[in-house]
Amino acid sequence: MVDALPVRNLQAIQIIVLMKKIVLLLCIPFLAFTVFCQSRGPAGPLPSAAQLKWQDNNFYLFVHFGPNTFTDLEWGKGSEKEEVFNPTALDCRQWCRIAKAAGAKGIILTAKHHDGFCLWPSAYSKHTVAQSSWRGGKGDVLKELSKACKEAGILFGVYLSPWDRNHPAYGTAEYNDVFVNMMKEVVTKYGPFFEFWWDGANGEGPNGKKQVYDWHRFESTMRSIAPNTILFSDIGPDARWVGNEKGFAGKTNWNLLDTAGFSRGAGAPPSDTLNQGNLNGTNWIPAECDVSIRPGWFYHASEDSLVKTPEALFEIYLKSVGRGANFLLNVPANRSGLISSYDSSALMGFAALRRKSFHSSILRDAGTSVQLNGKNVRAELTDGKEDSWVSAGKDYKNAFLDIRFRKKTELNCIELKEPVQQGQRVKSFTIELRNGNQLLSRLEQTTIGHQRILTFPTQAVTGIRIKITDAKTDPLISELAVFKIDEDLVEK
Ligand code: FUL
Repeated sequence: MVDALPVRNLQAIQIIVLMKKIVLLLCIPFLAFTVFCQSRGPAGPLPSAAQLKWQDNNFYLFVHFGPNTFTDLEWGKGSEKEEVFNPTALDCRQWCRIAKAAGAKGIILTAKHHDGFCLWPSAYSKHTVAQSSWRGGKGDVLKELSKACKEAGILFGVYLSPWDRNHPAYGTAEYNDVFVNMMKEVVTKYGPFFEFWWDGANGEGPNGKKQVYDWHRFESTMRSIAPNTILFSDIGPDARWVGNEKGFAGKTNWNLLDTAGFSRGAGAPPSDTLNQGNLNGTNWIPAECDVSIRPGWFYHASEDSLVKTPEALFEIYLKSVGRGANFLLNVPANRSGLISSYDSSALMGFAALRRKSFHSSILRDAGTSVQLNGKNVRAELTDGKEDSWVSAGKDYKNAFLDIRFRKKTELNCIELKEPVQQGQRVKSFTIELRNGNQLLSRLEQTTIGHQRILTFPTQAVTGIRIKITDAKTDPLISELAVFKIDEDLVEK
């Protein structure tokens, strides 16, 4: 039998009921808006909250640094003496200042490359900064960089190569324990990391044996100790390699990937699959484009004259971020422990090109109209918010997104975004550039994804018509922007 409720409890229940009513009333406008925007539910695999955040922070730096910096090698042998590592003026704050000024959202450091040298004093290796004479064996690059990133308000990530050409246990089951312990050590001492980079390379160690990596254990370790860190490898689980080291994603780029039957390294999917993803892939694993600002990943004085120009970096930006992928640009530190002025001035030039090109969309001009089937949608599409999208509906093949300018307007760049938190839906679309009723040109395109930036030879137009020609389900667009960039920067 249920006892009668005491009066105090009754009052509490009444208050709770009243509060629920208030919350419901407050939510009605929001719910109505969401229902209006979201004519149908999400489509297919969806990104996690951490992946969504990571896709928004779509440009960051890679810093390759270690014994190779001093030996002029790209792949150290592992037998280098620890004394080799001796930066004369290491200053991670300088790296962060440059990254920030370049508009990069974070830095990923090669904490351990294939030569096995640890840039932190690891308890699980005898080949580390602690055995070097740098700062009397008291130096710690990870500590310094994690502090500098925090101070600068940028993200910090690490690259940890499982391939280790120095560790005596490499090639035996015990090495998997070493690698797991190292991951735990760096996460605990220097985390949280926004991204953790696993290189798939798997060569011989000092005893001539190759390691059988326990990927399952590596992954579950990281998931349990760092659930919000993006795990990168050839096949994710959170971010995938783009299939080349040029920094180019496919023009068609699905955030989806089938990983069953594939592994990291030699067993990875073919590079064009990594480059384009799988249309009906079962996992949300977006691409990251890694590329070096120089021919090599590590600093070599002989490559000072070969640093990519701001224009070349801009082209990579269009082919990575502009194709819905993330851009990881390697800028190695030199023997002083600094980013050299060749690289930093190229980065500043690159940042200036992005600012100049994208600082103001022509659609922000109040005289421009943006209509979806006759309904004004300029506000939703130009507010910079991913959660205010418009739907072209089930009958999208008969829908038009029409842009009309007050007067003839020169343009050569259009940017579109899908609200990918609702899945990636658009399979193909066309853009018609028009002068009155006259069709000047038609651009046939495939995916949009997180961001699609299209460039084309300048045209003077009075209007643009965008049609979604194929989609998985009712297509959604969250942002639209139009620019006139320097003609030289238009994708060749
Ligand atoms: C590759 C490595 O072998 C290169 O040295 C470099 O670190 C690059 C980012 O990944 O797999």
